[in-house]
Amino acid sequence: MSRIKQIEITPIAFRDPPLLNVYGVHEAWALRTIIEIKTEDGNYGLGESYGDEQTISQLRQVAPHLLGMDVFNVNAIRNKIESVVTLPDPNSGLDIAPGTLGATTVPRIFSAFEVACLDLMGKITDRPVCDLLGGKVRNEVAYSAYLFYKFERHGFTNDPWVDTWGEAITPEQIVAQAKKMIDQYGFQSIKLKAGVFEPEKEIEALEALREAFPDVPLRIDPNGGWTVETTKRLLDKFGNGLLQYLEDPAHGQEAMGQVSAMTDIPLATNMYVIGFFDIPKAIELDSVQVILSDHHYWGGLRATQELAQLCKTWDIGLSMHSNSHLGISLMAMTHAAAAIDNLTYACDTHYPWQEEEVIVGGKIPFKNGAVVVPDKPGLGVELDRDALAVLAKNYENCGIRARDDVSEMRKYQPDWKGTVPRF
Ligand code: GKR
Ligand code: MG
Repeated sequence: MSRIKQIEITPIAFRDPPLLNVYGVHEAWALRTIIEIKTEDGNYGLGESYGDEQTISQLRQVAPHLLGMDVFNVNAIRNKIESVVTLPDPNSGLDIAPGTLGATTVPRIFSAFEVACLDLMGKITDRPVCDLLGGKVRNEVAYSAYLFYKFERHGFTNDPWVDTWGEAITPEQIVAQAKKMIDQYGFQSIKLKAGVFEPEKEIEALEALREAFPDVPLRIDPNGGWTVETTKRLLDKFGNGLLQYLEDPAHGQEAMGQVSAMTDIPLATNMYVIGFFDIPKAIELDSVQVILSDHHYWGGLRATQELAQLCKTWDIGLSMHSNSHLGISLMAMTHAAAAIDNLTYACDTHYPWQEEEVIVGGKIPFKNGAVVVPDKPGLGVELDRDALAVLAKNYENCGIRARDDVSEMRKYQPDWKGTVPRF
């Protein structure tokens, strides 16, 4: 038995570029939490999760109840979390942040600890996490170039930092962004975050990407920003195999089901199937052909494998969604994806948008757009405690306590609503 002796929950903040989406614009700092579990036998395991106040307080509420528990018995840890965690008040207004819905509370909080326990199990047994998930079926996990419309710099911050990506508003600038990202990381699929401008303008960008990268699969994701009518109008333009899949075009499972009935283009979602509880309706409505899983709110790496099995049963494709994150999350995603044979699309990652790191050695390298699955014990990463202290200080000083793209955009455009669907 390997008992939990201590748990450290450290909120952090790192710089984030002014990336645009249907809700608004990213603030100058992105928040995460680093979870460190220490055992009585002197080992430590790492997890990374959301950094909003709700998640931090739930992690902190649960942590003391896990002391003394065996890191190998994650079923008991999950039951304990389920019995002690306070579910959010549905009227609190806190449920709007991605991944913080009441129904995802237990999976979201459990996931943060499960990943740290798996890291520990790997270190104790001297095996990589993917071995604990049944063994790797691939040596490298492919990620996609995740393109964003963006401002050149944040307009409302005292921080002199400016990212190196420049403005991306026009199709030409989007193509330049893709070139830079592909040159740097070797990605072999492209995803364009949409819902920012008139859809026709965004499709011009897609067409420009198709011309610049004729063999690279393309995806577009307006985050539910288009009505069913708008999507219907656009479907013809997506003909000729322009898209590998169309991600969350319309808002809600019913709307997605209506779009799905009109097209053979596979629809993907990370917004409307966010837990096992959403799957029956998705199957009933045939609203989605690709589920974009996210271990941070689906309930961890083993739950991602369970989802993969369900997807196989129902002939649904599987890939991975991402939010702004650092290397512990990237490694957790990589080990899970390495152990799932039907995870056949390149996964999403925001990783190129972040310059800072919390792990020893800094940024994780990509080779031809993929992360090599490490053979080291556990997740294969170590905590850089000096970097953690710097990022924790950022959190203290940055003043942001929950992501709020809508309010940030109102600074630029006071009448901004951030409502979905927009077009
Ligand atoms: O970072 O702006 C963003 C994304 O829009 C993110 O919040 C989404 O959760 O990447 C995500 C997505 O695929 O919808
Ligand atoms: Mg999405």
